[in-house]
Amino acid sequence: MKRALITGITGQDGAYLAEFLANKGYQLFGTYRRSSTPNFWRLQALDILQKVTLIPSDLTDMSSLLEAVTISDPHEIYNLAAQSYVGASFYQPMLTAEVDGTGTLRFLEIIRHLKKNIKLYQASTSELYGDSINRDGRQDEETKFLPNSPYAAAKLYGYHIVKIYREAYGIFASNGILFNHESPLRGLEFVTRKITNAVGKIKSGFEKKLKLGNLESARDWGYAPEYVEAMWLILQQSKADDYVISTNETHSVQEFVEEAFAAAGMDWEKYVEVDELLKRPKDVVHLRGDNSKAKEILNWQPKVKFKKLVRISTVPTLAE
Ligand code: NAP
Ligand code: G4F
Repeated sequence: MKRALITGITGQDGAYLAEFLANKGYQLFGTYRRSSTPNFWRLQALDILQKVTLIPSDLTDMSSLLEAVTISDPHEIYNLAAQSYVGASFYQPMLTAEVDGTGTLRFLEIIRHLKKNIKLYQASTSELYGDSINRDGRQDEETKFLPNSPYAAAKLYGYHIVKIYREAYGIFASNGILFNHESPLRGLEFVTRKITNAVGKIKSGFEKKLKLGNLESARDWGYAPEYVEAMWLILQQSKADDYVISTNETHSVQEFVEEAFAAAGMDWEKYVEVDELLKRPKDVVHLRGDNSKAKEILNWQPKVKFKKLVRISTVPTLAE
């Protein structure tokens, strides 16, 4: 039986990946951050909590990572844990660097010293591109990286250190350069769930307004359960490599707002206000991936596109 260790199992992707790997017959181990209030609601929502051995661990604490690897003795490690909120990285840049950058190095060092054939998946991101695009207005594996935030800079370190350890020590370590992916389990501070949650509350009379930052910013939004399958496929290849995972479409935050309010039969302009304070010191304004490599080598393609995604991300009653 294959064993997998998932860091960040309490997050959106961690929960969906745990569900996916459990269905593949894996023995599952997951790291979580001990806190005064348990945070297993996503694992409970997917009815997966009892199938996972949970190990308290923090990406800044090397000994706890070593403990997690020793207990789980994994064939595959999925390093999903991160300070994942770009906006917060401007307030906590050093923590973000420690967790998202050096945290990746800690796992690589453990694998290097243990000399075991452990495969590592690193949760890399389209944020690495910043304002960089190809001539066709898209981003692929060859597009240069121009990070725009402390989050992206930390993740860029993670990306490069994975490549360096792969090439220097022959470690099977791969970066999944994932574009934004959403779901009903997405954290409420991210813009898609912030919008869909507000739509539900406004529709039922609990709230009157929705304040947002940059409405012109555009993202390539996909559906999280499909993206965790890509993570797994990346580790099933005979050779470690880096892959863009995206839908190849781009839509603005305003389009998302229009679609979400329209799905609930409301006119967004009556409810949405722009709050300058919610705009970031530096934002990524245009993301649109090119997933040709993943399509060809992994045989992976997204099925859920924008309009369906908006409805899935909206309150469950609108998901049908
Ligand atoms: P998420 O929902 O925010 O989950 C992040 C996970 O990391 C949570 O389990 C969190 O634990 C854990 N974590 C945070 N700080 C930690 C630390 N110091 N030590 C150990 N665990 C820590 O993020 P997600 O959307 O699932 O994303 C998963 C990964 O993919 C992240 O690395 C993210 O940066 C990357 N990514 C995401 C997207 C996307 O669109 N979702 C796109 C590209 C890349 P708590 O539950 O205790 O907070
Ligand atoms: O939903 P967001 O916070 O996601 P962002 O910054 O794109 O980051 C997410 O995707 C990355 C992949 O590209 C991941 F690496 C990262 O971990 C995370 O999952 O913001 C999306 C856009 C931004 O341009 C932001 O400025 O929406 C804009 N926005 C406008 N108003 C807002 C708001 N974002 C948030 N969170 N809240 C607002 O009120």
